[in-house]
Amino acid sequence: MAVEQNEVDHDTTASGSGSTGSVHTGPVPLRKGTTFETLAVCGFIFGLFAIVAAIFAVGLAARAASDASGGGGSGSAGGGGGGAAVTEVSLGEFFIKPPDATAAADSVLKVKNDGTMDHDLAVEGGPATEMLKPGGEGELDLAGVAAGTYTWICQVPGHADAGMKGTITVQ
Ligand SMILES: [Cu+2]
Repeated sequence: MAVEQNEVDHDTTASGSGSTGSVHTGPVPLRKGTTFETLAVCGFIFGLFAIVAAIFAVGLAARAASDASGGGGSGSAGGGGGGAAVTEVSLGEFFIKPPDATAAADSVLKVKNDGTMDHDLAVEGGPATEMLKPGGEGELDLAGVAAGTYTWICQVPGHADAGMKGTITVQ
C-alpha cells in the first residue's frame, strides 16, 4: 500500500513537473539564451565593423590630405602654377604668405615681415632678401632667375621646419 502510493505519487509529480518543466521552463530560457547570444555576437561584429570602418575612414582622409598636398606641389612644379602672379609676400611666425606663389620673370617682390622676430626670404640657390626686422620690408629680386619652380624658405635656423617653407614659381 505504502509502496504503491509512493510510486503513484512519485509518478504523477514526476511526470507533472517534468512535462511542465520541459514545456515551459526548458525551451524559454534556451530561446532567450540563444537570442541574447546572437544579439551579443551581432553587436560585437557590428562594433568591429564600425571600428574597422572608422580606421579606414581616417586612413583614407589622411591619404586624401597627403595626396592633395602632394598633388598640389607636383602640379605647381610641373604646370607652373596658374594662379595670379604675386608682387607682395608676408612673413611671420611661422609662415610665408602665400606659401606657394607664382611670380612674373624678372619681377621684384616686396617682402614684409609681419611677425615679431627677424625673418628673411630666400629662393633656394637664388636670391634672398636681407634679414628683416619685425615690421621691416625688403625686396626679393627675381632678375635672372630662370623660369621654374623653386623652394623658398626663411633662413633663420628652425624657421623653415616650423612652417616658413614653400615654393616660388617663376614664369
Ligand atoms: Cu623666419
